[in-house]
Amino acid sequence: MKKFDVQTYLEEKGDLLDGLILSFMPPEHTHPGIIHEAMHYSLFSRSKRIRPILALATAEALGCPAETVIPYACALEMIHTHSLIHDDLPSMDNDDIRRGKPSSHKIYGEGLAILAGNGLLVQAFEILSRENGNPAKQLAALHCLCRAIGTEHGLLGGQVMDLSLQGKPFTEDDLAYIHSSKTGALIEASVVGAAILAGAERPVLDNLREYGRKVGLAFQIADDLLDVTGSPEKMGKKTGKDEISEKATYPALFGIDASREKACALVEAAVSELEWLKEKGEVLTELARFISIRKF
Ligand code: GRG
Repeated sequence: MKKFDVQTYLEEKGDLLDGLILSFMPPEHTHPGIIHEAMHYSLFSRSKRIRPILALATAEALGCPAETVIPYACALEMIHTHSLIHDDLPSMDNDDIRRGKPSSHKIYGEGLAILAGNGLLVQAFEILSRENGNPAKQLAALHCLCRAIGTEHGLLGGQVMDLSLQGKPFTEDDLAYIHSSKTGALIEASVVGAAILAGAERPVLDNLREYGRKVGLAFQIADDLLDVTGSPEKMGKKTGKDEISEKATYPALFGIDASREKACALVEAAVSELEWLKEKGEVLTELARFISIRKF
């Protein structure tokens, strides 16, 4: 049997997703052209597409046709891109480079960058509200996604704490909240939402939720580490910013080696949640391992 190569898998699924995401977008020159151009600019810049790839891989592991989760997967990428555009704004992280290119507000100005981000968020929910023939599962996946981006334990809550604790003392609990909410929650929802659409029920859903939760936290620890040790060219953004902005990060609290160990331990714990899937869990296993050793 051919050995699974995660890099090739990421490239192939990334190319496939580019075309699918495009098919769910208003064309770039739709009136008013400037907003659609700005939405396309950020959405089709170089990205790993890890969230939709996790959704596709979850469906695959559960033996569900990709078509069932494709709209959800594409919506995930739009919401993620929305969060990146807003995160880069001068009023938030003030980043000039994203996905290897000038950030949205550097090209279009702040007003349009805010609107382009909002445009992607609304487009995601427009896709998610399209009839799919199974309203109960659709609603359950939608609910999972809304929780993941909300203010309690989702992207919004995590971002609020990330901004609030900048330059201030923070605890391990603060850090776990920020990372699991700001980044982990959407990664967890990539897996859990896809599993819901694929018809998974307890205890399968619980196992996959734990996998997603651990992978999500490991993903942000790896991101913290790459800010210290990574290459700006490979990352497509400036590095070394967390220390300057006095951000709450794992390396700041535990140092590089201990943070690396934490990320690896989380990934292996995530992988152990997949044992029952046997060989069907191979792709999700390799994606989790890629997350802790990634260089971009
Ligand atoms: C979604 C309603 C709503 C609000 C968003 C601005 C904001 C609130 C949150 C910011 C969250 C954020 C930017 C977290 C960082 C997550 C992270 C590690 C991003 C990098 O993800 P990658 O490496 O990037 O997957 P690519 O470019 O490969 O997609």
